[in-house]
Parts: sequence; structure tokens; C-alpha cells
Amino acid sequence: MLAITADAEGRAVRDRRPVPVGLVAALLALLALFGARLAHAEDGYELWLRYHALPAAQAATYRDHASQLLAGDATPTQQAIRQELLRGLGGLLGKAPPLEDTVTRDGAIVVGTPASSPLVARLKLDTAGLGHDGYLIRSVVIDGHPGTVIAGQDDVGVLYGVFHFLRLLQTEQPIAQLDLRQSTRMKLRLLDHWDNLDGHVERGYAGASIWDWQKLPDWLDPRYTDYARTNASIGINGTVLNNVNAQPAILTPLYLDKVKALAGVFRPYGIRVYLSVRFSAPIEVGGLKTADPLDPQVRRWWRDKADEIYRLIPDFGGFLVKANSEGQPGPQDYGRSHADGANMLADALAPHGGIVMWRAFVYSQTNVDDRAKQAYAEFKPLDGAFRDNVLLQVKNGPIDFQPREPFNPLFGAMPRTPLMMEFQVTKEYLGFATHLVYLGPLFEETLAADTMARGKGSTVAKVVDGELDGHALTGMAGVANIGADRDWCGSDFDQANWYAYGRLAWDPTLSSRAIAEEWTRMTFGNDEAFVKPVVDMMMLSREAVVDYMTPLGLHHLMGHGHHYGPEPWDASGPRADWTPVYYHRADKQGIGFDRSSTGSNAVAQYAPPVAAQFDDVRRVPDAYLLWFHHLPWTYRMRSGHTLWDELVTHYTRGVDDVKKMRETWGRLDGHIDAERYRKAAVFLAIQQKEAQWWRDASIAYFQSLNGLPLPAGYPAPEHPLAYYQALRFPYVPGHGP
Ligand code: GCV
Repeated sequence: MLAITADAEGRAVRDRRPVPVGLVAALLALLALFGARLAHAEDGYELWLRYHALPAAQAATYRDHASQLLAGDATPTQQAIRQELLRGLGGLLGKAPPLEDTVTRDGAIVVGTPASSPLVARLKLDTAGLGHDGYLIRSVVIDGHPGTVIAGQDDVGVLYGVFHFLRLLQTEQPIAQLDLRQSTRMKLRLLDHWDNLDGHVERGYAGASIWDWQKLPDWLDPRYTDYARTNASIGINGTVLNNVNAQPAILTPLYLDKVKALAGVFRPYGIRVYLSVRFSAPIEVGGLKTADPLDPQVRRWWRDKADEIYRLIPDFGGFLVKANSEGQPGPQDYGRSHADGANMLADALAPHGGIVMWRAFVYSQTNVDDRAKQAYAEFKPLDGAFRDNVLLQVKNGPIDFQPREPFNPLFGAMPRTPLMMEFQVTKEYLGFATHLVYLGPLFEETLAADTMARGKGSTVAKVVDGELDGHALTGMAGVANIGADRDWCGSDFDQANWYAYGRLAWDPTLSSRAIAEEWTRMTFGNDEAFVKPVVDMMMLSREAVVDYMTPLGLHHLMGHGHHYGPEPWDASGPRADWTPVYYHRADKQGIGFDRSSTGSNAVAQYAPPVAAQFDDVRRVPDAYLLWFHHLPWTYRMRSGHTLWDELVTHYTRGVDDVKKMRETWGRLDGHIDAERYRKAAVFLAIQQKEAQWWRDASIAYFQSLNGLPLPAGYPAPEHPLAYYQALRFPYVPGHGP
């Protein structure tokens, strides 16, 4: 009998020895498995952890540095480390190096902590200075043999180091002379899922929730492990499982058991679970008559609930709370402050080491003041009033995850309170899943913004990572874009936003371009003719969406409720600050929200030098012009154009940029697998169609107000305004129950 096997390069090899029947069966089973893998070959499921075989020459070089593996398996995290190394090296190099106990040849990879590995201990590395979760990767000589050590102070640090090491291989970096050291100041690096218990994801564009509550706690979908691995690969160390518009049932024993099961899957990967809680849960779940945070019975209820949770999940992270915002209950229902509410929960969690993330996304229907000012007005006076285990979670901008916003004025304004960044990874306002918009530049722009709060260089990143005001409890949250779609995020390019968020949560000073390149190489391969144009395209994409949706500081012009497409004319209820006309304030004469010192004076919430710049129409960056100023259509811009002409130029440039992105992609056929290529091509076509729609509908509407002609050479909207106004979309994903 002849057997066909494969050599390290995957070439078929004939073997003339007889093969036992059992082996044939095993081979057939393997083939079936391989076939199944091929069936899903490039459906995006593997994300950036594909570990597909590297080119033969590159793999051969790496094999010299991966001749044997020394990795313990005494803890679940160590087992996860081993598995990842075997899987990663096995895939990338064609064959994983053997696991051994002693270094016997050149090219060993040694992983562990000084406590878990006598070899690492013997090397006397400076792991203590790495801090929690930190790691180093170093080329060393062990027992006379050159090798590589991946070490941390704790198991999770080692796991992160292993992912970093694999990334070096995936991106084909040299590994012969390594001396890398990585630590983070960001203690909490979290994903916030807006997942409801019925499986619907609020503002989710990638299918249903990945949490199968019905089958939990018994059925642990293997996807949960892949979720944990993927997050660990970018340093994410916590997940808030449910929507901030929280259903009280999550706190019942039925659901807590399910939460416990998920926590068990995530634990080896260094990921803790957190829950969003509804402030009125003591009434709905506890049967009390009130949820007043100063009521002794309410306080006891939360203490008991915290005790119950920690009995089940000893490393439970804590609570995320949306209170007195958009109809959610909160302490103000009882005449108490946000600090009273947060502190009550903090007191319940403190004995167990848990934390409260209290959201600053608060604005009121009855407050007639500029919505952009309300969170600051509410929270700034409470600086210093929160317990030590409370963080205030602040959205990047003062309104709501728009394509571009100035940084939130709370950053830098509350030195005695740890402020946690909240970014939105899901693209609620940036074209959902089908628009290719790489969010790295948006995140980077916010983090690099200088609040000037403690002088020059007081960047938002330094506020958030605690450096500016000396906070040890620090964090970042990203509203997840993950769903049950096979590709996790609704599109392959949206995976880059999950990736970029995680990388920046670990190190907020990273460059978004460098992150895009890393991601592209890991996700699609290292073909230089592909990588460069794709990274350029990604870097262009954020400015493109700003241009075709909301140029020059415009904001909140999208469809009512569902947020799909343009509706700048919308003036419907139930509240003014949910309508575009509230934000653009356009009429026959001009456009823009006057937040200057002669308007709502929102500028005064920024540190004086920033306030002065934003207040001055000649100094405010064009990108924020209509955010802070109301100007005549004929206002002369720096470019020499009138404001109206400039606006039309930007709208048109946005569409042109999408056309360019499409052309770029069009030239890349054949460089990657057909499945992912085709999906991105179709999505780019959708994006072009919708960018045109945004441009044309916006121009048609504003032109109906100002009656001005379009600048020469700029085409008129394809349809009359009435056409765009008549469009209806009753079943938009991510919206409503
Ligand atoms: C979870 C916006 C979104 C809501 C979201 C809210 C929030 O208003 O449209 O869906 O609710 O922000 O962040 O709480």
C-alpha cells in the first residue's frame, strides 16, 4: 500500500512502506478536517491570527531560531501559551518545534516567568520592572546555545509576549537579535458589548450576539475561546458582556451562572468579565420599593449581590453603569448625585477588589443648554467626590462618536478622578459594516490631542493613562463591533478597528499607520505590492468619511433613530437634540453651531489656550469650524473659497476618495484570496453608492436653504431633494428591539 504524506513545505511525498489500517483512518479523518478548513478557508474567521505557512525561505530562516520549545503547562494560562505557540509555529513554519525540558541545541525558545521556569529564573532577567502584564523578548545564550527567551512577571505577560513573538514572524521581521520590552500603564483594556440578552446587538452590524445565553452555561461554543485568544493577542484584558442599556435579568442567578461559565473560558487568557447594571435592579430583581442609593436596604441589596457574584466569579471585574441618560434610571431619580450612585456601587464592590465604571454620557431632555456642554456641567463639580475604585468613562468627544469631534472637554478637567476613554469600535455613525473606514486615525487624533490642562503636552493619552495626574487606576473601553457573523465584525476591514483599538489601549502612543501595516500583513500576508496601497487606502478612509458625511465640523446629520444615511432636514421629535437641524442650524444666511463665547460658550469648557483657539474663527482648525461657529455661506475660508464652495468641495472630495479606494482595490485582484477580495470589492461599491448619496442629499438640502449655485465643474445632485427625503428604511440593523 502506498501512502501520500506531505513534507514541511506541504509537497506530496510518496512513502513505500506498508501503512497500518488505523493510520489510514486517522489520515482520512485529518483530510476531512483539512477539507473542512479549506471550505471555510478565507471567510475571515481567523482574523489576524491566521498563521498560514510563510514562504519556504523565510520559514527556513525562522526554523533555525525555533528548534525546540521549552514551555510549562502547570496552569491554564501556561497551557494556553503552549497551545498558541504550537499552533502558531506549526502553521507559520509548517511544523512546530518539539516540546522539551532542557536546552540541547541552538535555537531554543524558552518561555515563562522566573517562578514558573527555572531556566528563566537562571537568566536573571529584569522581569520585576515589567509590571503586571508586561513582557520581554530577548535573544540570549542558554547553556552555551543561542536561543530566545519570552518572559514576564506573570503568566499573562508571557502570553502577551508569545503573541508579540508570533506577530514578528507573521509580519516577517528579523528575530535573530531581539531585545524587546513592553509594559503598559493602561490597567483596564476593555471591550464593551452592547449585547442584549435576546441576542440583539444595539448598534451591531455583524449579526447577533456571540453570547448564546440560551445554551450557556452548558454549551461553551469554541468561538468563546477564539474570542479570548484574539483579545489576548492585542492585550485586551476585560469584557463587559451586556448592553449599557442594561436588562436587570443579568443579575439573576440564572444569568450569573452563565456569566460564570464565560468567565471560566476567558480566565486563562487574562480576561475578566464585567457587567453593565441597571440602576433600578434592586426594584426589578430585588423586589424593593426604591433604588435610592442612600437607602440602607438598597445598599445592602447591592452588597449582597456583589457577594453573590464574587462567590461565583472570584475575579469578577466590576460594573459599568449608564445612569440618568437617555431614559435610563439613576440616582437623580431620588434627588441624589452621580457620585452618590457610583459610590454606593463602589462600596459594594470594594471588599472584593471590584471597580465601577460610571459613564459620563449624560444629557437631559429638560436641559435647554447646548447638549455638548452637559456632561462637563454635570461631572466637573464632582471631581474628587468619587471613591478610589470608580472611573468616569468618557466618550472621546462631547456629543456621540461622530466621524469627527473635538476631544471631550472633560479630559484634563477632572484631575482628581480617573477618566477612562470610551471609543466606539462599531461604526454606528460611520457607515456601519460596509463602509471601509479605518478608525486608527480617529483614535490617534483624539489621544494625541493636547488638552493643555497642565501646560503644553497634556495630551488626552496622558490623562487616560494616568501619567498627567498620577492615577494608577486607568483604562480604555471600546464599544465592540463583534457579532456572530463568520468574519466576526461584518467585514474583514472592520477587524482592523478591533485590532487598532486593542493596540492603542495597550500603548496609546502607537502610530495608526504602523498598526494598519501590522494588521494588513497579519490578516492578508506580506506581499509588498499589496500591503503599501492597502495601508494608504486605510489611512485615507477616515478623512473620506468625514468629507462625504460631515465636513468642516458638521455633525449628527444622519437618519433618525437608526442612523443610516443622511437626513440633515430631520426636525422631528421626540427631542430637539436628537435632530440634525439642532446641530447644523442652517438657514438662508448661514450654517454651524455657535459654541463660541458669543454663542453657547462651550469653548469655555476647554483649558484657556485651547478655548482661545477654538473661540477665534481665524484660528480654529477648519476641521472644527462649524462645530464651534455659525458662519454665513459667503464666509471666506483660508483656501480663498466661500464656505459654501468649500463645503461642496469637501463633499465631492469624500466621494472621489472612495472612488480612489475602489480603484486601488481594483488593481489588487489576485494578490489575496478570492473570497475576501470579492467581499471588500462589493462593499467598496456599496460605500461609493452611499457616499454619493450622502453628498447629493446633503448638498440638495443645504442648497434648498441658501439657493446658491454649485461651484463651476461640480455636478448637481443626482436627484431632487424630495427623492432623498422620501427614502425610508424600516429594518436597519442594530437599531431598536
Ligand atoms: C447604548 C447613542 C447610541 C445608543 C447608545 C448610546 C450610549 O445614543 O445611539 O444606541 O446606547 O449612545 O452610548 O449609551
